[in-house]
Amino acid sequence: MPDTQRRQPPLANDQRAQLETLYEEMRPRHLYPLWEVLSALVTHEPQTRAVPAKWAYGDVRGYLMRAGDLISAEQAERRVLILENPGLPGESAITPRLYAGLQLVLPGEVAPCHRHSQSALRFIMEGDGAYTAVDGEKAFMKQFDLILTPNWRWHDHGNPSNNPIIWLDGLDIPTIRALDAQFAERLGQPSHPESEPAGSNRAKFGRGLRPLRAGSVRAEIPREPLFHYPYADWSASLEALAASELPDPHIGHALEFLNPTTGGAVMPTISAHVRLLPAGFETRVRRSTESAVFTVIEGAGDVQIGDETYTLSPRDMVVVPSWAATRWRADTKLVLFTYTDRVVQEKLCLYREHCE
Ligand code: GTQ
Repeated sequence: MPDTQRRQPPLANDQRAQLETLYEEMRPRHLYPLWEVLSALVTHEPQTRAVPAKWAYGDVRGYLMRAGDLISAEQAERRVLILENPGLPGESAITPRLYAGLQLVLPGEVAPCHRHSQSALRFIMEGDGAYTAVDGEKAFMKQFDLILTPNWRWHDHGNPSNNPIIWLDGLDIPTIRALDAQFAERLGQPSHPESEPAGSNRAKFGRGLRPLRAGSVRAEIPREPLFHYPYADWSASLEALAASELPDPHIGHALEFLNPTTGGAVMPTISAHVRLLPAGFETRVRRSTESAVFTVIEGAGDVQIGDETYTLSPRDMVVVPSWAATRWRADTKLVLFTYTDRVVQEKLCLYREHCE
């Protein structure tokens, strides 16, 4: 067994006093002794300030609709209620690397066009007929679709339907902040001029195909070419998977959303997948270094995250911090969507899991 206890020879009293004098003299020069903080810096296991938490959809929706009466999408630029982790007050973060919010666009509104170095995903929670336009190509939303706006792509959101539309925004805001690599621009007009007819993105990139050009001229293919992953497609695939295999004991049946040109995660900083737990299924306990935001698409059950247990109903949102022991239980068939920072950790050769 590795030795996880810190055992150091004790300090003598006069030694301690002389060290304190040294620290006092060094402090104005911005110097600090590592040995006083080493065990807090280099820990046996992940130590995160994030805590488990749950947001019931109905609660958040009530406040969001009130905000809808008080401020327009245009005034707000983005009318969003941030889901802030109780362990990270004031940081606009749901985990130390991920951001989550619920965005509302009312009938007739446009959230004006901008672009930024933060990558975003939208998971549609309620309503259909609104769109996100990515570089001028509209992706029309249906409930439980996944839509991406990868970094530095122009995007505006509009709602020509007659129902309010609400989606979960998942962004890498805290990751980009940690890297001090934020840039943003406004287009200066509400909507980007149309570049391609709605639906061409899925037709060109969503069917295991990609455009080719003859000779040495390469077709222009963006780094994240596909930005619309409809519910109708992923749910059919997930049902087919569930019918064809035994569930994984730790995560049930799961399908990851992929960037079709790399076969990797949907965006450089965010991984996303869906899960299906059959009725009566209970997972074994698992920990992973990724931090994750989950939302319930269908079904009922509960989840134990560390010392907390939360009952789950459709559209509830929960956050699982890094290394929190997690167990899921499905009373009825439970379908979940989740996004995490796993891809970042894998690129940095840091990702770990522990499955009991
Ligand atoms: O829709 O572009 O929740 O820029 C936060 C920042 C949404 C957006 C957010 C954003 C957006």
